[in-house]
Amino acid sequence: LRRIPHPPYRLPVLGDALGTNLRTPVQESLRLGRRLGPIFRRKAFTKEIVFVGGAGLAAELADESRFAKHVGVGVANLRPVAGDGLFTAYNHEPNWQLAHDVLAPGFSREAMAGYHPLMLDVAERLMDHWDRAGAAGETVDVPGDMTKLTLETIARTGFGHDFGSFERSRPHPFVEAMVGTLTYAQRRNVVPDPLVPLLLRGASRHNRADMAYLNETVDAVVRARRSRGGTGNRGGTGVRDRGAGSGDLLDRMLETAHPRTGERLSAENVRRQVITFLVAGHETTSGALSFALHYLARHPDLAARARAEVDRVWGDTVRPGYEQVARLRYVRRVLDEALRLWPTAPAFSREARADTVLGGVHPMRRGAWALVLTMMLHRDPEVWGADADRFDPDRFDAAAVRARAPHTFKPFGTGARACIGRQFALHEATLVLGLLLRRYELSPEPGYRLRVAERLTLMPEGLRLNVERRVGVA
Ligand code: MNH
Repeated sequence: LRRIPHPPYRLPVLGDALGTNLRTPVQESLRLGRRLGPIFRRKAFTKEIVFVGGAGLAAELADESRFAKHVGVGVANLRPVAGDGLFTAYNHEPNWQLAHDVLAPGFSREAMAGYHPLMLDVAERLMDHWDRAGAAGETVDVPGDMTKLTLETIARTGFGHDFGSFERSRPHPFVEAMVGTLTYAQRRNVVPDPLVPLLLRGASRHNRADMAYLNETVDAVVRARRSRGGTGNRGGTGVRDRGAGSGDLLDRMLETAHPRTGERLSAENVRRQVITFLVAGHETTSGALSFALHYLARHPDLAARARAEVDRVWGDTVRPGYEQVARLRYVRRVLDEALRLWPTAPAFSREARADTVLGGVHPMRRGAWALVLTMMLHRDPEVWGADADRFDPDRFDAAAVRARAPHTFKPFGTGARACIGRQFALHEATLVLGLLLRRYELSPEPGYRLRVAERLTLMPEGLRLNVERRVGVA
């Protein structure tokens, strides 16, 4: 550890906690990393975290034979809510493999093609809302509206549930409770257990109420499905349960046995998975869409190029089909570039499977871990050049991608524990960007400067855009 640099002023008890901005730790760590180098450490009270932001070391940590996911910073703080759900499970917990095998087919091509019409329905709700705002000359609340969209999308496709987000002026209480628990989990990263009663007493009480609300919500979703008597769409009583049909994620959780062992998820584990998917399935996609829209509004030339692609590929098909989404290559690059600059899940942890030496210099015992600062990796000038902070979707054209070293772009994490919802998120976000580009001209509010809020995830703060219907377009 002694070889790893840390900030110069370090106090006996507080460590580097002074100067730690509790509200934006990721952006602060990035600034620090630029001074300290590709590997550095920060200490808050008794906890010390090793950060890796250089491409060479990050590529080593991606080697699955030497390293695995570590349930640590951020993720571990979500265990009280998400338990052994897919995202927060320890590698050794049997429910990880069980749930992974049962749920993976829910993200196959066929499954995705089945979700596509429901994704379109939700996008149309958003556009109704934007049409009205545009006609009235009002700006739209981008992160607020993207969160409504992505929450409805995962809830309807995965769980046959309708939160009615677009019928509300305020965020659904589920979203407020989720933001509360994510923010609390982020605070807990720097506050050790014994100091919680002192520093976070009120916040802890609030957090318990948020968690209880999340549990109640998912229990109601599961109850609605069970009361319909199992598989598929048998119509019936569930007014708010318009199932995607048999084979959605909730059906899999409740009914599908493991293909080899015949084992099923327990009721308690189902509850954990439903929370996991409702949260992981919308918050990060909402941020990704919001950042992409910010850059499109900022760069009319790039927006025009993306829009021309949509017009060319989709023609005047009102409801583009599943296959027509992956053909939006440039729109997809815009999304990738937004996720490069602002990876909405901005870090992930890796632990050594056995005693090893990182970079040939830093000895690590079995179980020792480091936090990969994705946001810093994605701006490493050795990989992305001196203009790494500049938004340029052409970094993702096929030739540029081929020329780049592997493991340099990691918005969805790495290895066996990488994001299971990657294709889902990319399909949804590309579809929605295509629809919005086709229908609207986007322009920023004068004077807006990008500010990024952190609650484990990243989200542009206060981003509002003018949206104007294009003339002569369906
Ligand atoms: Mn997602 C894991 C980023 C969309 C469900 N996700 C991860 C990880 C990252 C990540 C990074 C790995 C974390 C770690 O190593 O500790 N996820 C994203 C981003 C988006 C995203 C940037 C959108 C953009 N994720 C989604 C969607 C879903 C989802 C959509 C569900 C529909 N993610 C998960 C689950 C895991 C995960 C579940 C845990 C997978 C596992 O450990 O097996």
